Amino acid sequence: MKTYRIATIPGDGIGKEVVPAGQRVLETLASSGSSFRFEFENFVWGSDWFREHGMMMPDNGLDALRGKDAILFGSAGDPHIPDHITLWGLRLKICQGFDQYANVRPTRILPGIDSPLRRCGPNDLNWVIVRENSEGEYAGVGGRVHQGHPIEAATDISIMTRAGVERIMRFAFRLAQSRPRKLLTVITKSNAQRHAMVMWDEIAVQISKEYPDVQWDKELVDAATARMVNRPATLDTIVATNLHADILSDLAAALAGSLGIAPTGNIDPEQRYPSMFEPIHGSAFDIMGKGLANPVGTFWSVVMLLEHLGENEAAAKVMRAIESVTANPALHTRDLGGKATTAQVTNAVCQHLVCRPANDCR
Ligand code: NAD
Ligand code: K
Ligand code: MN
Repeated sequence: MKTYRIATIPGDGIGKEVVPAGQRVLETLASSGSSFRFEFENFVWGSDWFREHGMMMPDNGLDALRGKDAILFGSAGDPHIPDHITLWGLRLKICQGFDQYANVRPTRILPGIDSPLRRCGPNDLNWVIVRENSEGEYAGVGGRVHQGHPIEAATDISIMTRAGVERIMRFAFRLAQSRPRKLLTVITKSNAQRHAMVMWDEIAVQISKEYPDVQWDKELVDAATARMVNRPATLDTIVATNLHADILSDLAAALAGSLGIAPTGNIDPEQRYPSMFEPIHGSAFDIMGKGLANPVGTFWSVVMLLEHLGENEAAAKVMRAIESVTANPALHTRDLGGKATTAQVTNAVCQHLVCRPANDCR
């Protein structure tokens, strides 16, 4: 029987609630007639680790992850430690260390969940946002001089390389090509950012020639926010820089009902290293430890993880279980206007997974 080695890193806040829930879904799946099993290794890195060791993960942490088939991640962020320390010390260290340069964020309206947009049904919003995940605004280059003085200056330099932009653009065109509408929107800001973003636009034109069957257009990022709200059906696959896509994808998640349901994959398309899957949300300080976290974003990330492993049938099975649960308002968590707890939603998804097809699984 095939064994997949999965690393789980719950991290901080509600990550500690939703990642164990995601692991339970995978375990339930494996024990209900699957042709594969999982071997989990749990890493207790994050802010508690930081308090004890002065870092978010050990120096040789990447070596411990290297042999895994995939990573399931929660969140990095703690109310008492600056966000840039927690984020750079764990999540970005893994994303950059394993060159997971494609961040893929599917968004659509799941059964039973309403968009806050009037007149926006499931057919009007079905997007995948591709976020450049290795450079750009989050290259980590910059500094501060004369700290605390009136003449202080600080920079965060956005670095884009031709190789970095070409590979994410090619990834996005390929993904658009694989979807029914073969439609790609390239997000830009080349009116104001006159160097890197102009190169970004030129590379889009260049790569588009390799994919003549993909219909594509260009949109400035500010206009794109309005288009997402006013004309959602005109979008399908979207590619944007690290910062732009970070912002657009939280908007996308909210338009599809809640930040709590949105998944993401940090992918190394060349499969040199393990890829990492996580809900797009963070530690959610306001609800952590209360059993209120919506685990659907993590479960959908589990679906992406299974697809990445090539287990498409199992992925579809988990997605059906998620959709049967979202369709039932009694199983909505507070972010969706309901009263269900993390445990109740998790139980319901697991129950659906063990149902035999002949039975009534609802
Ligand atoms: P957040 O995503 O943690 O929370 C934003 C809002 O959405 C909160 O009101 C929260 O309660 C709600 N929410 C988020 N996920 C939810 C879920 N699953 N169920 C129900 N409600 C949910 O964003 P934030 O408040 O900006 O950040 C908090 C911390 O998380 C910060 O330290 C930040 O740096 C970190 N963060 C980490 C990641 C990551 O590790 N990938 C991503 C985003 C934010
Ligand atoms: K996350
Ligand atoms: Mn974000």
